[in-house]
Amino acid sequence: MDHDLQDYLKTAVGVARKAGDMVKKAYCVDKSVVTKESYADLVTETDQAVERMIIDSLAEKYPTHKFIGEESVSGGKKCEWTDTPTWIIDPIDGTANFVHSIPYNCVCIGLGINRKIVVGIVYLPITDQMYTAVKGQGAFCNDTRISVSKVSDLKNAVVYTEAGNNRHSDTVLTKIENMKNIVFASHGIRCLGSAAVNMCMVAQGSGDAYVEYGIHIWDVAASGIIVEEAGGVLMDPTGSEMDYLSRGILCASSPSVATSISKIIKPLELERD
Ligand code: LIP
Repeated sequence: MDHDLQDYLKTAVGVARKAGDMVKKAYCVDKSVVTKESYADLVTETDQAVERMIIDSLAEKYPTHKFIGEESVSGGKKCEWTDTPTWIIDPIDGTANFVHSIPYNCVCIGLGINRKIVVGIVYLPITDQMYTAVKGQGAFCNDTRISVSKVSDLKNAVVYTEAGNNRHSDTVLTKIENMKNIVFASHGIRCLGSAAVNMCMVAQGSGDAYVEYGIHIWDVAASGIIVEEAGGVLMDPTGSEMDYLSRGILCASSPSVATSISKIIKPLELERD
């Protein structure tokens, strides 16, 4: 079946903007917050309402498509990724930022066909930055083409990473050890609180790599193609091929930076999505 990727992009951008309006409206008022896997793993009514709106809007136009949404999976829906066109959604990536009124939060909408991501939209509603990419057609921020930096040596790189929301002691201590190793080998680390925002920074050349264990497919599906279309590389933190369901991500401006990072961090085994 032929797919009109530009039509998928146009539709999803319109839905992302509508989602962004919902986030902006809720951003400056008191939020009702509940926790999920840990006391640091937050979700709000806005996350849930935005995801419902996104899925309802896309399902109306594309009734044969499937959906993987963060809050639907949290609510018990199985995370099944098949060859069928599947929209992979994080209604608010950086929910803790949203709760604390930190502007680095975003709406993520990715589309996979035959289990390959072909369209990605990451919209930061508070700063009004719309990152988009279609397979083979480049990456953009507010319709201006973006590309990764030219940094090819880890010692000259800024690396994004996160402590995440897992609070098991061994996991936290391994992540902190990995951060220490990266700091000693680079210009330093940055933690913006959102996988997708970190990856859009790498895609636009504002920093040079991002690595994290503990993410989910919905955190990185949309931003993954944005990094690739901006000329960056995507892989598993162990240096093996990218596996969107493995709970790990490593992306960088160049293979040499990515490989250097994979060699100095200790892997974490996490339950697959
Ligand atoms: C967040 C990720 C981030 C991770 C946080 C959290 P959420 O996603 O974007 O990389 O460190 O723990 O998982 O939960 O805000 O959609």
